[in-house]
Amino acid sequence: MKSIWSKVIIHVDMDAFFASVEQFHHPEWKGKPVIVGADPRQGKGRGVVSTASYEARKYGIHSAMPISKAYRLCPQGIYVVPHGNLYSDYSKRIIEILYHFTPAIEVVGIDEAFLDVSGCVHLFESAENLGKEIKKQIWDQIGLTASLGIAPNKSVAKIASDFKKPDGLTIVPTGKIQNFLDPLPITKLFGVGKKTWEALQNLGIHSVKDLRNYPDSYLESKFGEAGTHLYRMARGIDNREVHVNEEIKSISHETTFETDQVDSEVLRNTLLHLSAKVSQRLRKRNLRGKTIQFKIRFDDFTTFTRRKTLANYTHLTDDIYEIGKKMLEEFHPIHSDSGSERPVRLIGIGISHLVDEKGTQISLWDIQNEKKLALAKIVDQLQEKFGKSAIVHANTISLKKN
Ligand code: TTP
Ligand code: MG
Repeated sequence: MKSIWSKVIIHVDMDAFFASVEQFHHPEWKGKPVIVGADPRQGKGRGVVSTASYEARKYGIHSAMPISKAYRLCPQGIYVVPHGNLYSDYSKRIIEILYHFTPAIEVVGIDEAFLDVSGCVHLFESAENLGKEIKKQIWDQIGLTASLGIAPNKSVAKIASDFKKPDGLTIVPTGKIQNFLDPLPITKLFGVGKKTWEALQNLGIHSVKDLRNYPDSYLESKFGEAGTHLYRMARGIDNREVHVNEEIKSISHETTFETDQVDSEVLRNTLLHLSAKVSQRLRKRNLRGKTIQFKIRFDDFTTFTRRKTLANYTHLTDDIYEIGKKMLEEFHPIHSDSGSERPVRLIGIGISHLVDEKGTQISLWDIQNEKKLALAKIVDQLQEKFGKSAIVHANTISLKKN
């Protein structure tokens, strides 16, 4: 496999993700048009469609369409407002499954990820077997279908996962890239938005094959750097790596006060609360840490940090707090009676130099941590989509295995 393919990249994308989760929770909705998005209010609602089940797509309904229009197209549809926490749970569980196959995962959205399986594909004999196994595990353990694209690079893998949705598995080996891309409309290429599409249409370029008739220099003169990008995309050239989500090296919490604080007791109580949150997260993940870091920012935004390494690893609130308190005192003496302490804008406490329960150093490839970061990313995306209140903060989410 590796001798023919420079790399083996898989792009996984769940089918009609939010709508499929809703259908899974309401089996009576299976096979029916389900539209997740704003409340249509009998066609008078504002807002847009988040996604629609494949049954609803037959009516022409798609993501980002005004919900009022969707309602006109399919008044008998089942309309559901999004349940962000639920989708984030599913997302987390799906990513956990992917980590059974490789730690080289780049989570790029709530329902999609790239996997670099160059190093493990041989264990499954073929890319096809590996793809089938991933789909099977997602189906067996989650009850949802995913579409997969497998190719020597990210851009072709992504186009491939979209090729036979839903429940697709499309494999494009190196030698077949051009045949695969040529008949596709140029809109399938990464980076071809509405403007580029219009400009290309005006030049009579509709398919990838049409685009390939134009030399790099011509495309560059027309579109600048984007032209070179188009030239490469049309040929399936893409050297981008799968960017593995970075490890978590430390756990920390900080608070910015609503009004700047001079009261030592408030500062100490806040520090205690933050220390408790840090130690809680350590315990939840079965981790201990050795280096405590403290941060303080004053009203004029000058910021100081201090760190101290303990003799032993800890996950206890008291250990963290005691060190933090001493550091706080350095900047904000508790027994000062001068009354002239500088108002504090922010304090924070954290711990690094982490080991797991067996005392093993947390390494770059530590799968648990990879998962957690991936999850945090998803939570951030959900918050962007649904607002902060829709979901508990990443810091407070349980990261234990389900
Ligand atoms: P997508 O993967 O783009 O869409 P999808 O999974 O619903 O359907 P497909 O089978 O074509 O992959 O997006 C994933 C989820 O993100 C989707 O279920 C809902 C959400 N989303 C929005 O809320 N708004 C949007 O405009 C888009 C595109 C997605
Ligand atoms: Mg999807």
